[in-house]
Amino acid sequence: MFRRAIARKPGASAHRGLTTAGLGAPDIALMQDQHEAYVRALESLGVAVTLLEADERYPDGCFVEDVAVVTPDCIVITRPGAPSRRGEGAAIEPLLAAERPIARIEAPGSVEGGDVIVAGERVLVGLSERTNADGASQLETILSAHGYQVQPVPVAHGLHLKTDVNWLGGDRLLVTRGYTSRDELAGFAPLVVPEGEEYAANSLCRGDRVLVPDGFPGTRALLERAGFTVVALDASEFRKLDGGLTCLSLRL
Ligand code: CIR
Repeated sequence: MFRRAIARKPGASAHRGLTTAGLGAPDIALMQDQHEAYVRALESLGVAVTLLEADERYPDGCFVEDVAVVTPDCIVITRPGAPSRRGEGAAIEPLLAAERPIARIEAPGSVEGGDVIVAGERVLVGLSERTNADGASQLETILSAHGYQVQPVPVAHGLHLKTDVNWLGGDRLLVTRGYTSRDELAGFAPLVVPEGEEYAANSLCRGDRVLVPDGFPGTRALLERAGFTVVALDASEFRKLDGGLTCLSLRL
């Protein structure tokens, strides 16, 4: 279970963040409030948060999850598939290097952390528009040396694997319908978010608590029935940039 997290405040340039959502530009003041609430929620779960100031050079810089893959044994600095996002990791890397051995994804490979789920010894890697086969293969080489089993998972729709699939601990995954019976996820027990609540699949679990985007009662009920305590957070402005609750932190 993670005890620490790194997050970065969204800046005014976030209105130029990459998006396919078609929901309009985010309201920056509201986004900053939502980010503050997110940090407070993590702290209320006992997580110590290192909060970085906004870096206006990077409109998507608050989505820190994408710049690294954290495991208990090593940390892999990614090479984001989105060229505008390369460079976001530079300020974060020294913080990570102080914690664990560092490895990196090199060109022409690309990996974004939103595509990588570290579920105990199993690692699922989404092959998406942002994470290519070369990047996934580099990640496999690095992580298999530490005893991890790396499973590629083709991502046909959505930005990242974690847009649709997230780990709930043990063998449980929270997934959207399309991931209910995928061979690549064999051995996991999927909890499927109700139709129309796909955005809530990007929820962040820590032990028996789950941070869930506000406004998805079916997912909330599903998680509560499964024994989790739900903490609902408004993520409307991050959603406008295709981002969700996992994207906003690197967890150590
Ligand atoms: C992007 O397109 O890169 C950002 N607007 C959203 C990144 C979301 N990150 C994540 O899901 N891990």
